[in-house]
Amino acid sequence: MSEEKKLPISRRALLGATAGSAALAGTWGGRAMLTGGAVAGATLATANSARAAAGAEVGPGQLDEFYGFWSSGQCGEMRILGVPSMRELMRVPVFNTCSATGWGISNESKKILTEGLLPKTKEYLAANGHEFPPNGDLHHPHMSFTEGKYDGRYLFMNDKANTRVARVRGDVMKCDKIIEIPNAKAIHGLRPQKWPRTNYVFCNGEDEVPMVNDGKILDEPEKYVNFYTAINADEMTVAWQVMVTGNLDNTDCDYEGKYAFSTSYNSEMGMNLADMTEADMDHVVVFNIAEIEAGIAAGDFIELNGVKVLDGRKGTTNKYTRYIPIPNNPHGCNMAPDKIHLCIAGKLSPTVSVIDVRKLEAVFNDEAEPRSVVVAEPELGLGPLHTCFDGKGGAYTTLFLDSQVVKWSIADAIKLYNGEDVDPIITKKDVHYQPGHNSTVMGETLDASDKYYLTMNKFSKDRFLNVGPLKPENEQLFAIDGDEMTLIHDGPTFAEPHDSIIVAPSKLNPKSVWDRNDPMWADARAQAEADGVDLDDYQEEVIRDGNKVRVYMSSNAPNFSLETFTVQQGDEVTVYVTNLDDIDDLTHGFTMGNHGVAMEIGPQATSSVTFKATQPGVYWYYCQWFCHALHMEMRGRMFVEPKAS
Ligand code: RUQ
Ligand code: CUA
Ligand code: CA
Repeated sequence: MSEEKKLPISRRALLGATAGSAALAGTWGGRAMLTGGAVAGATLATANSARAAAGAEVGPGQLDEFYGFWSSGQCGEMRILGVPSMRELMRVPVFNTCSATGWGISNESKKILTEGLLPKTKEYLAANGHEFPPNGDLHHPHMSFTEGKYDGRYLFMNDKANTRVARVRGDVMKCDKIIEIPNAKAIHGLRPQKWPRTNYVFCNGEDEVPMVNDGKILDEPEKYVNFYTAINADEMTVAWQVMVTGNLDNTDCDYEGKYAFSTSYNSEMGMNLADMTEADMDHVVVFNIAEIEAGIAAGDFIELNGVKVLDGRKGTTNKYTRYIPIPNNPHGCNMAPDKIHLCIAGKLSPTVSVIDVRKLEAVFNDEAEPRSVVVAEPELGLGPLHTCFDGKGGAYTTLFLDSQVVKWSIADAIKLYNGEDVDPIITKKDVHYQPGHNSTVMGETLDASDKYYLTMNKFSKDRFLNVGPLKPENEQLFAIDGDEMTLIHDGPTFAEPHDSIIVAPSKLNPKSVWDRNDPMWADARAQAEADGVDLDDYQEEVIRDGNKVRVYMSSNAPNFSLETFTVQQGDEVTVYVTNLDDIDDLTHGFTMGNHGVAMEIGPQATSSVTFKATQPGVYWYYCQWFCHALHMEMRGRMFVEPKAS
């Protein structure tokens, strides 16, 4: 056992005792110094003092108050940030490949990346030289719920580019499941069910396709449909789908487990921009969960590519859906934590439509007009995209065209709608520039708070040193617990901070060391057992099985148990590395020179990788995660003997 292991106190605790207290003395106690919000175009000095004034300074060695889980758009990964420091803590590869962790290279990750693909997809990927999609477009990361609050078990996220949904485990922050959704195209909106728990993950396709999509129909929009999907969250299988009219954009659900909602900007079923923006009113589709489940039980579905699909199209008599008219290409779909109000952002309309979900029952019973559920529709500014909530009746909506965020009161918007002379707008702040998503601390849950407000801006323009034609994007964090919205962070991020959630650390408790029996390497364990190798002990085994060679080695800083192993030219080699170190942060890596092979092996983890040894010679492998003073020396040789001729 190394010495570090025996230390009674962690290094963190020691550091915290010095740097932490210095930082505390320097920055806290500043609430009284709050001078108002004149920091929109903040210089470094004013942003720093605003941060200090808001009590949001995170000194060296201090931990952040909150986790932030970020999407990365077309980068395809999930990111973890600390809030309010906005320090990037981790990148979790999901739909992308990652050289550091070996995601897309190791056997464990390849299994996850391939096992949920549809057979047809595997075929056309193979035709293009891929085992799995090399790209992804991750828009919406959301955590699993229990009774309306985050429970830390999982995070779910979509891939618009390849119609997939992934799950990341909250205990280790690694992706463990990815599935491709049949029938639908371009999964965009995604939300976990909030009540009673996340049994379903709701997600919707954005792109309509002909029904049946077999290359015979192009210009008959009336034959195009779209699919709303419910995934069994625990199993990551498709539970059911509902066929709808119009496309689907963003989705959310209520706090009673009764309804899910989805916005549609293309109720017109237009196939070009002019047609898609033609109608004054588009719609929100409301899905009645209990009726859908009853419909499935009663057999009222067709089976399409192995999925039970119900017909919820407009104009059909069905109990599954209702279409609520909403002005002009609506986008964001956000359920307020008051459990009552659903806010639909108008995008081309300057309005946010507020739906009272208690009124939906009458619409499903055909006792009221669909629009009767709209209880407010305040005009807030140009290009409203997304709304988040402070848990105190305040709503924050991003205004893309105005480059602003508007804070408004849901209650006052309802009064205005009822004819009272009130202005629901509380304040507007300039943001830089063109905001899309936004979040408050746990704002999509019953723990919603008015601590911080984050705006994710699609453009940074002149905000930072010029780095060429491709600019970073910009994120701005505001303290919102005072009378003002005070800008406390303004910083660039690489593509694309599309959406985020901010979560209290009390909601999750990630491990520092892997469990030796983790399902992630169940396959490796089974193979080792079959080969008579004990993965829990020091291993130096090379097992030949025809032209397959399995190499088992363990790692203990700064050593691989195997300094060398020999294979024959043409062999398929699988290397299993088990990291026997069980210390916080002692990750090793395995990189095989000139073979495109690299992977991470966390403490107590087993990782494996398979490649072909085609060229005779000596090849060095090395540890690619700096682990020890002798990390450079942590290497060994693979000897490939020429094929006997
Ligand atoms: S959508 S910027 Cu992909 Cu989340 Cu609104
Ligand atoms: Cu082991 Cu670096
Ligand atoms: Ca439209």
